[in-house]
Amino acid sequence: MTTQSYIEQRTERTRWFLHDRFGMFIHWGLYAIPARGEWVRNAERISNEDYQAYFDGFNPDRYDPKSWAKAAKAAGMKYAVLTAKHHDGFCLFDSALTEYKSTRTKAGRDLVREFLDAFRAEGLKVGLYYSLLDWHHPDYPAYGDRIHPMRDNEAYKREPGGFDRYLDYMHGQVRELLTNYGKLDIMWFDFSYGELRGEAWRASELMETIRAVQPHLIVDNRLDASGEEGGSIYSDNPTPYAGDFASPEQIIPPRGVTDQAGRSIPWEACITLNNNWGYSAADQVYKSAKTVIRKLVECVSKNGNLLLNVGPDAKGEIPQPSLDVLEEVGRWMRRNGDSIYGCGPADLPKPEWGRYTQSGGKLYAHLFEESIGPVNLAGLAGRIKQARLLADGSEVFVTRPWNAALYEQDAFFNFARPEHFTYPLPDER
Ligand code: JFZ
Repeated sequence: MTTQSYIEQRTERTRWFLHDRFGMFIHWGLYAIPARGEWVRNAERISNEDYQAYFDGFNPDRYDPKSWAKAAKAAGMKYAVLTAKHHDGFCLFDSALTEYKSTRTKAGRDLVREFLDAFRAEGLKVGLYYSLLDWHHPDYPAYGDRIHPMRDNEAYKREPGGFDRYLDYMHGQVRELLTNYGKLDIMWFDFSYGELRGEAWRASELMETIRAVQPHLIVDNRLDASGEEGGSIYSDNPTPYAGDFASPEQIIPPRGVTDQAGRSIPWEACITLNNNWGYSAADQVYKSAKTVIRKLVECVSKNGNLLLNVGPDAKGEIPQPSLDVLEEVGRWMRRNGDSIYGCGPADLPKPEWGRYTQSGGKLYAHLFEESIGPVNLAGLAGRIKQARLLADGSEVFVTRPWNAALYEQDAFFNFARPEHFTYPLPDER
């Protein structure tokens, strides 16, 4: 496939994604029980035996994905991605290829199927995260100096030469997810490192399967990338498994994401609400709704998406502080969502006082700062037809300061509170 046709297909597949802008990431699994984050098994070198206690004790009797879906929808999120399997190898779905799955626990349920049903019922698009790493599978080489500092632990010794068996298993599970669960919108593979990248995962073959079974499905870039390295989606010669969007993690790229040729790449920043992906009982350091809103605006102003994470607890409930933030974000989104959905960057420099987003002839000014006087709209003199407060539709005065002659290129509006406005640009007049 030529780079050009890859980009055309990517553009087609990601159309809804770039419109929707805001999604929910859900990290949930056995690690919700120790409640010290999803890397706990690795970080604390927990043996198979000791980790088994969490499998035996897994009983999320408050799991109600309909309430998750309602919370996501009310927050203004348009899609959601659930960890069908994280690095610990535990499957939230009823795979025929393993007994290490939710249906064999006290839960006794296919948690993935219920998630998909519930979110689809709320009209949200659905995605699944599938870990390429697997600390439970006997044939997974759980080593790699940097990522898996666990080489001294006997419990992680692996039989040499078994990696192809792991890949058969991994490919088989992906096929199960693609064929047994209806239409999926996103697959989120995680992640490549060291030698284990691209064809080491038999990635071309995997992508062929994906494109054959669910051609519209969009895939992240981590079949040949990690959270910090971009992979071939950034290059001018993307591999067949380059993916459809970049996945910067815990960071919003300063200048958005472009490839070597300077073309904009679809991207999605994944960001935690506190400082953990998986549930952490101790971590109560939550971002405020205001921060989340501003970060969402920042993503859109740089042509990106925000995938905001929640880590439900061992009972299956999203922590209350997360729900509180989501609710407040939703209150803002209900009034101001027009400045997010279907919007992208404005063709203007970033204003000192905040950020612009734009959709067609409508420019949205997001004021992050209090103003002491007329707010400067650099370069927009004579180009503003009408200015309105987006939140309530009321008119905002476009004004000239007393010394306007000094600022001939600029328009100003008179409003001193940080709020959100919309300005039809000349091409819509
Ligand atoms: C990965 C996972 O390890 C993590 O648990 C979470 O699911 C997150 C969304 O994705 O995080 C990474 C992946 C790669 C690197 C760092 C964190 N990396 O290469 O440095």
